[in-house]
Amino acid sequence: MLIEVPDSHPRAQSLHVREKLIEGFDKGLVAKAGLIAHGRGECFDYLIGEKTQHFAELATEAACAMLLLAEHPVLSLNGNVASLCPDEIIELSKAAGVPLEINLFYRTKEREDALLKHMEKHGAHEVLGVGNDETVQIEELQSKRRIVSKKGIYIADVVFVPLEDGDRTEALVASGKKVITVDLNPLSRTAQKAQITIVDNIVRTVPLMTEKIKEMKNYPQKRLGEILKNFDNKKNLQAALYFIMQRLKELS
Ligand code: PTJ
Repeated sequence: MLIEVPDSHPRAQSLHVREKLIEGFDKGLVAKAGLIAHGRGECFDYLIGEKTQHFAELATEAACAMLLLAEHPVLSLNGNVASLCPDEIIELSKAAGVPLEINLFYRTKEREDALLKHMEKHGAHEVLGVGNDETVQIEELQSKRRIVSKKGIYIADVVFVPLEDGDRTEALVASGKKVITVDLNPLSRTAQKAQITIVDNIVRTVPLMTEKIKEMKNYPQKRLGEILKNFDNKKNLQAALYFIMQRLKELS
């Protein structure tokens, strides 16, 4: 912790999360642009009331159904996610039986090593995409995100890519993969292009996903298929925007 945030502070929770990210930046886990991305996220979190709203719950349930029905699902991690919720994403990976892969936009050897060490310290047994794991390049992508694990994103049919940039989402969708994202900004290119967009804060989404996965694991495939079939990402994004609009109307 860089500063002591008293629990009585009216914005204590948000400040704790911010401190985690700053700590992650100081340890070389978070990219400079990750700090900017976080600020943008905080702003949208204000707009949705800093709570998991109904549209996020619906998308979370659909995301869990998609992960449970997938043949080769993978959870992609960037610097922000690894800093904000390392324990929680490891728990989700274990509960769902889905591997973790580090995939970076601002990829450097130093960040790869720091993130691998960080995740191992938090109890991850295997982290794809870095270290000794064999990687290949996806041709559709120009950025360093094209470097992916042969056992992970390369063969995946479903990729969970929270806090993502639009290019990769488009490239992954174009290459026939299904993309689940978490993005507080319902207007971002990623939010618009993904098959499932959870408009919520990653720190709330991941524990909720674990809870739902544990429950939904026992559902028959038919029921999971129906949850997916009944989910409409466009409609759900409209619901998020409508919620923000109504909230602003009420507050103003
Ligand atoms: O670690 P790297 O090198 O892979 O880089 C990661 C960043 C985040 C810098 C990179 O993916 C990036 O540039 O992303 P963008 O294009 O800034 O998009 C990030 C999106 O995540 C934005 O739409 C933010 O509103 C959103 N966001 C930020 N913080 C959160 C969030 N969404 C959910 N929860 C958050 N805590």
